[in-house]
Amino acid sequence: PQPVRLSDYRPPDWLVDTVDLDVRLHPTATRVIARLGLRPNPEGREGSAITLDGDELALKAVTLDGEPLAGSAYVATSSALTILAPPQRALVLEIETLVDPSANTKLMGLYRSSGTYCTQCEAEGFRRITYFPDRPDVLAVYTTRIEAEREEAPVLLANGNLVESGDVEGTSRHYAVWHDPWPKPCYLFALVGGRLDRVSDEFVTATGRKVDLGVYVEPGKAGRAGYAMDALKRSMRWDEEAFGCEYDLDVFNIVAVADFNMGAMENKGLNVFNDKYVLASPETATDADYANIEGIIAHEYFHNWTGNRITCRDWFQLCLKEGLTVFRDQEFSADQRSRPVKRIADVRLLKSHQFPEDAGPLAHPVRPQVYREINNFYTATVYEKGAEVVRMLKTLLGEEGFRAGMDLYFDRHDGDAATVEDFLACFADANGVDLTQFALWYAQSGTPKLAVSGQWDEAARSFRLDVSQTLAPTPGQSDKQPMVIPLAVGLVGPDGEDLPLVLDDGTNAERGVLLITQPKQSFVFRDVAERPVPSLNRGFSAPVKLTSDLSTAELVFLARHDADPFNRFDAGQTIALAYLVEATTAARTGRALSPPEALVEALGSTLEDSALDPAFIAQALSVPSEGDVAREIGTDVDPDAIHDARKALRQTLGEALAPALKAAYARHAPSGAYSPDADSAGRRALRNASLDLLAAGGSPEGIARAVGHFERADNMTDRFFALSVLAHSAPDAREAALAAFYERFRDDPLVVDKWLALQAQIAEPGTLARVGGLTTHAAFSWSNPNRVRALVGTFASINQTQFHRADGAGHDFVADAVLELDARNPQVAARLLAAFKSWRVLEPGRRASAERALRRVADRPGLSPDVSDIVSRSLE
Ligand code: B3K
Ligand code: ZN
Repeated sequence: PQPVRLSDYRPPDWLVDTVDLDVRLHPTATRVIARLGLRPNPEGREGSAITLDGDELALKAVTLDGEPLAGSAYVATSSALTILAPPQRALVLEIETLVDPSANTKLMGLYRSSGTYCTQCEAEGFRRITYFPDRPDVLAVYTTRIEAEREEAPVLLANGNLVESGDVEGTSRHYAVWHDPWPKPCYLFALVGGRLDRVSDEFVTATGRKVDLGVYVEPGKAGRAGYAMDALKRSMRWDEEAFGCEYDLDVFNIVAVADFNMGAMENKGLNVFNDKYVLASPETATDADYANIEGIIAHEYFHNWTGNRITCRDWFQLCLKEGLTVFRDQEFSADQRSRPVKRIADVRLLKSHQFPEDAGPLAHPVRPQVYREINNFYTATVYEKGAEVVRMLKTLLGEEGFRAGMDLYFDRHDGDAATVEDFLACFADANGVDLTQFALWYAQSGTPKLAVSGQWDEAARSFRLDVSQTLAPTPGQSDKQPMVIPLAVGLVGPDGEDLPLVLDDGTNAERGVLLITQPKQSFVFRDVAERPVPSLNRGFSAPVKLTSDLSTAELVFLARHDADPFNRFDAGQTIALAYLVEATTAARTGRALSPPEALVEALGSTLEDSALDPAFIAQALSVPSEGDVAREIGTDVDPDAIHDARKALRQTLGEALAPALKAAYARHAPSGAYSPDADSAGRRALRNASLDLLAAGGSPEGIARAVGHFERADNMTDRFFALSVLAHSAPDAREAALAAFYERFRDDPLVVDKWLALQAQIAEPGTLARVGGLTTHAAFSWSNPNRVRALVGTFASINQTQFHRADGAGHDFVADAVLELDARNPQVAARLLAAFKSWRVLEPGRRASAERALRRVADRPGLSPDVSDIVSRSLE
């Protein structure tokens, strides 16, 4: 396909005001009659044809204002319907198409999941249901009539409010009519038909509107939908309180389906979810699952304002709804749980997913300028870095200035299909500031590097920070301009207390934030009587890679005393990462290495600090991942050496900290029944982190503790954590535990996914054969995205040593899987292929094998646009 460019944007020639759909559900031949109220767009080109998108559609009939169209008046292919020389006035086009939901393996458009009819339209799936101007700047009011066999689909749902339902007389069929009064783009359309159980509740909005809430799940699973419903109600309340956003329909429904390409979808009034992010019970879901459900339920709900009421003008503006909505769900979770721990988790995710994307061949700006397949741009950069950019706005403008900008945005753009410029203008106007340079965050890709050094002048009682920023070239961007970087800092005195931040000119340190706008800048603080330790980029105020001249001793000091919890955590991670890099070199060169004394010291005091939140301590105890170390090394990466270094470090920590870890394990034993709340989850996290380190060396005592933990567990968090400890650290106990786990949960696909994913992560040469074998296991299916992601996706994205096997067999396996999947589900295939994104940093042998595997994919004739786009950019 031809590249689509932001610079080529033109308003639509025709607008659609109303869409009346009549959908007659049938397993293989669903009939869709779409009546479109069209009119020429005064801002479009005069006299133009009506061009409607289609994808794998069979056209049955088309009429204009009730009259059948002559064959010469239109051109229909499976991918477009063009009405030639239409009258240039408001008109009604009625189009009848036939689609086969059972044959729809791409899971875009109308498809079936375990017999349930459902839809997925974002980004370009509506064109697989009917011919339509499938672009987000065409907003219409939808009325949807759905008809189906009552037996097959007793539940019929669509967007908006239910206006009518009943039997189709003299038949076994019934129908429902839904009306959505809010104009929306077609990517927010949804319908569902099936045999589903419903969990019901009610929410009364701030102004007293009563909203019926429904969560629909597969029959028999209603008992697992309670947490999702609770999270929904908390989200609705929070959005009113935090942003003044109130819900705007009489109904809000969520449907959980087992086959879904991503996490969930924010269709107006009818969110459709991957059931992984709805279903939870203490026996089947971990604390992390509960936290994900809470976050994703909130995210989709928050889209009602940021995405639905204000949508995107075109797909280049995707971050306008996604980055902003991620920021909103992060803030919600921070308010519901521990703010520092949530921030640590979010930054870990950013660094592990977005930083490598920004550093490799798939790097793109938060707002891309060109795409060949838009589905490949639902990325960590658009979502997570997009959220960081919004967070920086808040850091720059302060709480009130930020809220004023958001209020203006809702006020000014409600009902619009907006752009990033529109969004920024609201913050600029509400605060009287110029955000021109700030806008570079949307345009320049790559992670800025910030080098900071400090100089204390005893005689002048001053402290100077020298800051320089650089941004390396990225694909398509060779020259970069300096960015605006809000750098939150503190100066920590010898007693561990923050010193007042007084700049020599009395400016610029508002709320502890230094404004970096130049390639090089210096800041001098006055009245600094004693040598301070600077705490830099507090709360990770900017998504940059920061290096400093802090000594290991100073980092240990920050890990003990920094008033900023994020930097307290980060100081320990920086020490660990530096040690792991050194240990990796040592492992490759056979050099001896000194023990990690500073890290033991830092973690030891963290473990012993009873004032700290257990969830925080658990985060501090988890050493950087193999991927983190690979990224830090950056070139000539040998994953085996990294693995060995990390394994040795974990063993050393487990031994050196054993008394404190045993005490933490004992102190955080459960009291009472399982509850998913943040405090209880935090206690489990620390207990399990202790269990993990104590078993890391494979000592009989550590393993015995893990076996006991596994056998006594009364919830999935503990049971699965113990199972992973055994899988990674106890080859002898592993198989029995895995078998017992499978026997217990074999009928529960979401739990079986955990079992598949765990086996895919084992860092041993036998894993590739094991994963290959599991692809033929009864529990596995290539057609269910959750199964594929759990087994093959985990192998490729987490298992650094086995995916990057020196013999290239891991690369070949994943390439074969991509090719196998591509014919069935291109989106899932392309996502899997993106696991190769850091291939260029590997040592020459592995780099060559990755390149061979990528070339083999590239050479396959008939690739989908999705896979062909990823593979060609990966090789560029
Ligand atoms: N907006 C959807 C993602 C759609 C992905 C299409 N390939 C879910 C979300 O971000 O909320
Ligand atoms: Zn979203």
